[in-house]
Amino acid sequence: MTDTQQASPSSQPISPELRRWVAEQMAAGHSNSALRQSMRDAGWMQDAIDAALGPMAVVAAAPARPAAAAAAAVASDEARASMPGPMLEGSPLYLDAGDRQVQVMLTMKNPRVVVFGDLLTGEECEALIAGARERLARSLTVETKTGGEALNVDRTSDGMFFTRGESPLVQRIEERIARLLHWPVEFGEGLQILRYSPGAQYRPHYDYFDPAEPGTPSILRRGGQRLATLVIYLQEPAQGGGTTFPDVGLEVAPRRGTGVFFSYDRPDPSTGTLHGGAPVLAGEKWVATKWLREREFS
Ligand code: PD2
Ligand code: ZN
Repeated sequence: MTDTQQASPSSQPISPELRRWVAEQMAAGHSNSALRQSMRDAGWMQDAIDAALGPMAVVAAAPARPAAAAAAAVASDEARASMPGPMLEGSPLYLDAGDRQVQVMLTMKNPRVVVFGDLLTGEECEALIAGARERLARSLTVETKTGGEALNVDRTSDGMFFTRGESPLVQRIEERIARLLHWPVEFGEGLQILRYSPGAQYRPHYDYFDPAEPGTPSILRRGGQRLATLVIYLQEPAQGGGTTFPDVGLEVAPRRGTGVFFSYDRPDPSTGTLHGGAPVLAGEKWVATKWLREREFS
């Protein structure tokens, strides 16, 4: 569903305000059926209700995944009750991501790492690269010392961000990710695209914001902590460029269309989620990164 798309010509339009209301109600812990009833009571027609609660319905209905940000108030140094992530009970080989069956290639419990195959098609990878290419700039990282952004010598890639839902392609991929990871689209940052030329790398780091740094509180005002990362490979380098997890000696090969997901239930090295992008030895590597937050990211 796009912001401008309507469920049918006779239906009421689904405005950004309504989508925000749905996200807020879910964050407050209201069930999908309660939201449907509220919309009915307020005079919404069934097709509009289905449109507004479609992707969200999956998120809310997923067992053992309570409304996402109900747990957002959990102190950041405690393990969280509700986390983004795929449903892996029963060791499925494939997962339903709405418009696509995604392969489960590898799972690790500690740290929580999951590698997905066939997450994006080759055409989708190409289209993301084409849309990003003209907008690339030397990558900045969020500076927890100041709350701003700065050039980082540890990261020698070029990058850009797509705004959430900025094109039908971006929106489709975001909805697929939300469905796969049982986390609302609204709680995700915009997709970041990175290009690594030969020699470029991203030295090992954590993706959460360090609570000890003075700039962190202002960063957290935009949606709380990061809880999870999904790095999707859009173009394979000829050699090198794997995503490494030094604490556990894991390296994920950057195969096009594959994604590596990892989550961290507290902003602490004990999560074991130290990770990096190994130097590209030959060719060019392109990735898309989606970070998932505790609350709606605006
Ligand atoms: O490109 C990668 O492999 C990579 C590695 C570590 C990306 C990120 N971190 C990131 O985008 O945070
Ligand atoms: Zn990272």
